[in-house]
Amino acid sequence: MDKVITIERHILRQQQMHPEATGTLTSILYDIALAGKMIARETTRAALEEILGLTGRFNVQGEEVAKLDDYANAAIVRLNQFTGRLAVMGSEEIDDIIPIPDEYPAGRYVLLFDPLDGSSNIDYSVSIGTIFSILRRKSPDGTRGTVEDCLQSGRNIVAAGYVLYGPSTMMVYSSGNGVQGFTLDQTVGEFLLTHPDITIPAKPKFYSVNQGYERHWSREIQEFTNCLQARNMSLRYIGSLVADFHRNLLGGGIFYYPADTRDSKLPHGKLRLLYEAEPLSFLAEHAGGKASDGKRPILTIEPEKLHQRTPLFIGNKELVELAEAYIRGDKP
Ligand code: FDP
Repeated sequence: MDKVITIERHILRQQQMHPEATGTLTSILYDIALAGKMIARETTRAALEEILGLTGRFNVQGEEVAKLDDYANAAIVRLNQFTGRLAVMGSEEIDDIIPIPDEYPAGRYVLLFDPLDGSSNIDYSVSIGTIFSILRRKSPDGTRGTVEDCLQSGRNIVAAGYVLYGPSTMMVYSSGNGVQGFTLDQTVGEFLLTHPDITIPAKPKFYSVNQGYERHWSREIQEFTNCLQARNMSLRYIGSLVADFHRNLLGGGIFYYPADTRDSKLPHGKLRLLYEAEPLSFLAEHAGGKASDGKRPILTIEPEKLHQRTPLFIGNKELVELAEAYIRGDKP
């Protein structure tokens, strides 16, 4: 590549391809990139400032909330609530919808996000990430957004992506026209285009699953896993969805988090449909891959609850279809 393209320039160029665009979506994406830079700064400083450790609070999933989660959540909310671009927000950290305060105008878009995914890795300096999706509101313009605005199938996503806080900070997003990856140049504070038009490699290398829970899986999932091992695929599991997804997006592979019998309160696996599965499935499809709950495409699921969970099989198309075949009972 002989051109240096900043994320701002790239997003603007996408906007120019749509003469009807008002620039609102562009501005939301800028603000997410800015939030990503702020969160990246905090993740690298966190240990030094002794802010690691737990607040002693529990989020709606019953998991302990680390301070960095709070920071990341507040950064995204504060950057977006007053701009007049959003009707409502929803966060994996917050039980209910996040309304736009009455003193600010309500806009046309909906922002759903997981502010800090993989947060059980924070204390170990292992990669974590922010996941987001942007949709159009369903309720009438000019009113306050509603929970129904958030409960939309992934097919309605306008743009989605993630920011990965790893050895380098990367932002990967799609607004429906390819998947683009940017790396943060810390010295100038800009995300620069480093991975244009990402497509998942046809030959998969990795499978990623928490194999520690294997004995709690169905026989079909166990057999599917045996099949991957018979192909000599490498197991790579970080335990941060964004990081696992990112590696497989670039290197080729499948990530899965199936339903298991460990916890009767979690019959659908662990991952959240709206905040994790839908945005990454949008990216996977736009990168030539596939995402399924084992039976149907994730993007076709009509959500019923904000914190709904779903099994997830995501990545290389052939492998996701293979998983579906095993689950249907017609293994090849
Ligand atoms: P975490 O609990 O650390 O926030 O959905 C959250 C998530 O991480 C994903 O990022 C990750 O893929 C998964 O949970 C890891 O769960 P297990 O520890 O059960 O493997």
